[in-house]
Amino acid sequence: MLLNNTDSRIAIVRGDITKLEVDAIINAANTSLLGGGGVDGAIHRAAGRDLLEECRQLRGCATGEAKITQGYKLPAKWVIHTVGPVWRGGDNREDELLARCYRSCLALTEPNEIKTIAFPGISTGAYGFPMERAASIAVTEVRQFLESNTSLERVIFVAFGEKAYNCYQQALL
Ligand code: AR6
Repeated sequence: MLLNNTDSRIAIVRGDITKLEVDAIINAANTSLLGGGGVDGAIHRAAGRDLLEECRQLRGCATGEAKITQGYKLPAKWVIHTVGPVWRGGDNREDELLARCYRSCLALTEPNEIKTIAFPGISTGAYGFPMERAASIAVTEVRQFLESNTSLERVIFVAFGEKAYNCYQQALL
């Protein structure tokens, strides 16, 4: 299948990312990759202890980069762990680093034959990145990637709440 129409491959879904039956879900992790709260905690709980074991072998991850593991007990085959920037007012390369997270995750799709992927709002919880601004960066990066990529069939933005849903909708206008 040859895909080119970018926005028809993007969807917004409300709810819990750990329940999604996609090839890969993205984890908003920290540099240790050893688990935490928020979506990271939910993913580790749902995947089971084997995920933590594999994460230990990875020896961490730098902000803006991404590493892939299996999904274990999750419906998703893969978990792509990325580390978003901590929001420190907006003048500390936060936008650039968040954009890099999306690019790093997307770059792992083709080599791993990932056709469907779901993103949480990286950095928009504990790390404090404003949701509206983050949604706009997420949409820009995904659109740009899909324009030149023909293997990724579906990208889902997972909105954990009404506000996030509205922000993605606005960003996709
Ligand atoms: N499904 C989808 N989205 C979720 C879920 C879920 N189950 N749970 C939370 N969210 P956060 P960060 C949303 O704090 O800001 C962790 O402790 C949430 O509403 O999980 O990147 C890590 O270990 C928010 O919009 O990640 C790091 O230390 C978004 O996911 C730190 O938090 C991200 O919120 C990373 O902070």
